Amino acid sequence: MSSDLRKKLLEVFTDKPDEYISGQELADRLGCSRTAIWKHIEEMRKDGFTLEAVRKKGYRITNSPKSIIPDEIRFGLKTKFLGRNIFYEETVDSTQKIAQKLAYEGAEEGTIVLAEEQIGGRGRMDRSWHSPKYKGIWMSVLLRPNIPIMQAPQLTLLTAVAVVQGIEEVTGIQAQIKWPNDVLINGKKVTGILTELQADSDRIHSLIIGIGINVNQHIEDYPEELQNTATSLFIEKKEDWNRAVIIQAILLKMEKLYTIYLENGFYPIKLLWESYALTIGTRITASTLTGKIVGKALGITDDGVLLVEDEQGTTHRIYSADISVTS
Ligand code: BT5
Repeated sequence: MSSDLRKKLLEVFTDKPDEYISGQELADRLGCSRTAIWKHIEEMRKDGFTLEAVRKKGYRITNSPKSIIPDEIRFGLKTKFLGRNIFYEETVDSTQKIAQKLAYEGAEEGTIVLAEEQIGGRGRMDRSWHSPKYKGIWMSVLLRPNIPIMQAPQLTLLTAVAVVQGIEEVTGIQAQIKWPNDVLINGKKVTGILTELQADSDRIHSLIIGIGINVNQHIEDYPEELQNTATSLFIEKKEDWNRAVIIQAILLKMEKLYTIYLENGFYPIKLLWESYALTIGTRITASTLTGKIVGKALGITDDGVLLVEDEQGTTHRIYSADISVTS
């Protein structure tokens, strides 16, 4: 089915979510025959939608597919450029790798890569990221900001704010941010962000922001070693969530923040970030590549660098580390 027809069909159903819509009305609205409608409905069923058909009443969608259908995201997406170009595959090694390749080939800013499952999902420093099929949002976003390389980490922080806001809007859950790239609910990780870049000596060509969000996992879906530290939106609210809706919300928040960022710089984003930050003002241990620093997290600089004051009163600037809260 052409994506245009699918979009229109979904639009009609979404206008009247609980009602039956007759084959004739669908045919009229789409400007095609009832036989054509019947064929489209069959194709939607093959894609995983559950459609009820009742004689003399018509059709009704009772369940969206367990897969994320890119059309489902496109339809109702309110962004101008973010997520307008969607690259979707069921199973991938890592969405980051695909996005890197697309970026290299010149893909437009705002392109996103989505997968149902990652076999080789990655975190920072090549750690693995658990990405089971149909359960989460495994997404890479391509941006091309005209900013110095040093400022790239700000986009990680911006993305964390967008994720927190998107999650809150859709689920009502208030998540928090742990510097630099974790989003937590009740102290457990619901989202990890990985920002990679393609650049020459002074200019960024592209930023690939990988976002992994645990959505519908049950606790037993996690390997044992993650069961105490990871959570999902299902675990927190005992509800299954439509991932397409969450993706739409996050993309819209992200586009708004990104636009503010490009126009006004990092400061407004920093204020928002701080309002969601978990670690500021608390005693933390920062494990960096060169050693551990224990002290009080004072805040972040305008560049997104974490400031930690140790016991001797010396302030350290932390560019990259794993943070744990020390009591
Ligand atoms: C991150 O790294 O948190 C960044 C994760 C980014 C994942 C996205 S998914 C889409 C895109 N494609 C990719 O291949 N990656 C990105 P880091 O801070 O290094 O945390 C990694 C650690 O989190 C692991 O060592 C585990 O301890 C833990 N972990 C792994 N999978 C997890 C999950 N699903 N939920 C919570 N924690 C997890």
